[in-house]
Amino acid sequence: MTAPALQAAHGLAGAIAFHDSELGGPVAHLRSVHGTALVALQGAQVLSYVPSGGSEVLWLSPLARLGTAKAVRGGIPVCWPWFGPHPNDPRQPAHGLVRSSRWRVVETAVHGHAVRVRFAWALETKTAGFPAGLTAQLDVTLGEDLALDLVTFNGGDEAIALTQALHTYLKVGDIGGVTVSGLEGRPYVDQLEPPSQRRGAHKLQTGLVVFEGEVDRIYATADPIATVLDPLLGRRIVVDKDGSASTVVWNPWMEKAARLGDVGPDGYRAFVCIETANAGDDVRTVQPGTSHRLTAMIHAATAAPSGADGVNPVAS
Ligand code: TA6
Repeated sequence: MTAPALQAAHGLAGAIAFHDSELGGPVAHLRSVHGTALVALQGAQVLSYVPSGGSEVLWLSPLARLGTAKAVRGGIPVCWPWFGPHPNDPRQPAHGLVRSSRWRVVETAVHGHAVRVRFAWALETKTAGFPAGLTAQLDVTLGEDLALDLVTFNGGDEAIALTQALHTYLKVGDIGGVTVSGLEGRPYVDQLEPPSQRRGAHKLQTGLVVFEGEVDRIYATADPIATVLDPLLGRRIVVDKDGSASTVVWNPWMEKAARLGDVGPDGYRAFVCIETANAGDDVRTVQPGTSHRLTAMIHAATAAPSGADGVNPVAS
């Protein structure tokens, strides 16, 4: 559906409007007393979240373009129904089938001061070992937090091994001064180890996560909250979650960012990914006729300068 058709069918005055973005595709613009958000129909990908009285929470590459075969770098890509490389078919794209695919708008709604758009995506034919009838539904709700609910329903005839992530790119002042709390003591898979040397989540996080080079880790943790402390922007970003026992933390650093080619000059210094996932050993078996819900809730608040609130970065 074109943006005008989406607007006619689903627009809600003063809350949700559909228009063509200068990035090259239709987007939904959400507005409430709590702030604004922007979601592309391509990939049902959140591109922007600005809480009232605050500044942009998500990082989006300056090179981002919609309408290409490549996933947009930034915002909150939906990695589904697998995370990372396909488990056994190297011909398949990384991070699943839906990041560059057009999702359908199912409905829009206002509940009190919260505004919600529901997107859906359905697998029509068996693909990459996943059965026809497998569906994804993503609710993006702009309330006091930005909440994403990704519901997988297995309408197929065989169980699936689901891995997935809400691959959130959080905007930071400078990665070198950023720390992440909430993962202390947790085991993690170090994705930078050569696959031959990987032995699952055999490393342990000591203290806060700090960034002095590329970091690519799948933390085994059902603890819901990870917090990004950004002294330069003077804010904390809390990522709360449900339906997940793994959190991915990623920054490509300079060399990988250069290889990726769509991060932009020094872009790697301006974001950290805190990904709400079912990844690593956190594989979810979804039987036919059943569903699994993955939820991420993102909240930004001002924070006292580092040290003043008792949080002094401790090297890990
Ligand atoms: O979530 C971390 C990660 O798996 C990294 O290994 C890196 O590949 C990143 O995702 C981005 O993947 P993409 O396919 O978007 O380039």
